[in-house]
Amino acid sequence: MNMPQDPFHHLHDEAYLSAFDQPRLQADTLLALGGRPQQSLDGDWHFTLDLFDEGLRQKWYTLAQAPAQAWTHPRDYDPYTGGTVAVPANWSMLRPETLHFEGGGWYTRIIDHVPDPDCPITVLRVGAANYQSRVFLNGHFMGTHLGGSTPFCVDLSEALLPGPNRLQIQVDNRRELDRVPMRHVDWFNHGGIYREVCLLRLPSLHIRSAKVDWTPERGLCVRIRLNQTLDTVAHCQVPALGLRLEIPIHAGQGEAFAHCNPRMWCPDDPHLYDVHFECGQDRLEDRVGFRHISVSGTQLLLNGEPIFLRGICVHEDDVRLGKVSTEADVRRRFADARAMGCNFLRLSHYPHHEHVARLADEVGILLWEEIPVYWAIDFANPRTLADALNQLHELIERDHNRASVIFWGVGNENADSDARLSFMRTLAQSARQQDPSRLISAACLINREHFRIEDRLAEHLDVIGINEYFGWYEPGFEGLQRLLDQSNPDRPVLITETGADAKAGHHGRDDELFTEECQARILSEQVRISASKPYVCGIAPWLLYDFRSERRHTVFNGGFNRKGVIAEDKQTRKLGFFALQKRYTILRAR
Ligand code: GCB
Repeated sequence: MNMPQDPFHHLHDEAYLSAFDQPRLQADTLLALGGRPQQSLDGDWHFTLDLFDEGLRQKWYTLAQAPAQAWTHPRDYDPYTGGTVAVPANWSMLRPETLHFEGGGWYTRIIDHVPDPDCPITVLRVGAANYQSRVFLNGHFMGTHLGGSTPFCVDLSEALLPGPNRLQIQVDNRRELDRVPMRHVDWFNHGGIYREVCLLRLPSLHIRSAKVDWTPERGLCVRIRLNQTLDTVAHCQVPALGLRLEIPIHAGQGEAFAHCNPRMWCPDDPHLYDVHFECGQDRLEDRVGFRHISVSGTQLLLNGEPIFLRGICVHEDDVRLGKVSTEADVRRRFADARAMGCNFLRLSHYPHHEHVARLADEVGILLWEEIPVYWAIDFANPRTLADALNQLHELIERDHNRASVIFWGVGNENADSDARLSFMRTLAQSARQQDPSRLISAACLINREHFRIEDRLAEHLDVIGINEYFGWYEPGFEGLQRLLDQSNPDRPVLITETGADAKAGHHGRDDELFTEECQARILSEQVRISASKPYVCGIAPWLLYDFRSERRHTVFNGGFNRKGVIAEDKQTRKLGFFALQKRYTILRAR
């Protein structure tokens, strides 16, 4: 006998989340964009915040569209009426009262589908949504994605109907101990869908990823992965080099090599080549620079020549837009960094928008990209490791063809423990296996016991990153000098952070905390002392712009980390900016 369903069942079910745990939308389902036509889904979506997860508990995604007069049951939410928000955007930036909201939010949009026999596959691609996303189409749960800064794809084809379709995405930005990052960070937890969303229409056989790089030993190397595990042939062309490669595909994958002497990409000459890929009816294109990054002893080499990285760290944060970064904002970042004399940016502490690396390829800025394995991650938790590995793979899949990216960073300031070593070693090994063409690093802490640059993880890294704040959190520079003198690393060291807070416009003595003078002196001394050590291959002080942080509430901070050399208006340059500029001019001439 069919029992009628208890209409209050959802009030007593605290296991409601388990229904939305699988399938996971992961790196292996990501699709290379490669110049494919995209149907943008940016713009207005119906939206509501949902602090108590009522939508998941009550299954809001099953609510059919009906005028209120025709409702047969009372509703707590009508996804088809009410407020809309723009995508991409962070809900924290929408209204003052949603600034600190941490919980769920529902996005609903009707999409019209016209079937195309040549392109029967329709894939939804979300550039980034912080932190967990759950996708529903016409009431069906399609999958869930973890990670707040990497893209994900979901094949909608099977649930898509000709005509109007109801697409819903529930996004949840709660801070949790087992997430990556975990609940304690020094930046703002902006929620929502904050990068572009689109639909891709594809032939049934298509290319998932097309990777290309260049090494002195093998020349051009092309790797193709298809969406099906079959045997066929793909092609890759680099017209300006007169190259056409045939790539035999076995079980959906293949690679090919060709000796050639391209004009090498470097910051002073960021030369890019058009590259075309083809398999069956599917075509992709990219603009790629060829360069070779390597390490010899304690030296960092770009195209075989030693290079010193004159860098600066940067967060993706904007007083008006939150984590949304427009092309104009990215170009301004590069212009400011360039004006200071930089050839390198550390994109901290999570994957930034994908157009950052594209534009860096064009303008010639070297990049460090990282995943948010930040501070006290739940290192012993296998689910946390799976999440971190997936974010790393998604980042590498997304940006593999970007010449500007020379480092994959696998962590930041993680206290040494066996669990941390095992977790981060796995990440380093996995990044190396997925992309042998780049350097692996992590921003490590000083070994306080021996007062040396020493970390059990170092043997798994190509370059040792060090965060140190002598002059600021630790008064004086004697410690820095002693640390550098006592260390004898067998590989290059990159100072991945150092700095001091200064409130723009606050002037005083250069030993008075929070003054521009004090910041300028600390930055200047830091660069002078660090760059005098031959094993130091670069420095990236903390950081380009002041940014919103809930940890900082002094009269000087007012909710912002003030270690920027430019204020949060992204215009007011502090004395620290000019101090770095001066040091970098000297280093450039060296
Ligand atoms: C650090 C962290 C960075 C912080 C910075 C600071 O070491 O890596 O995320 O914002 O220090 O300002 O204290």
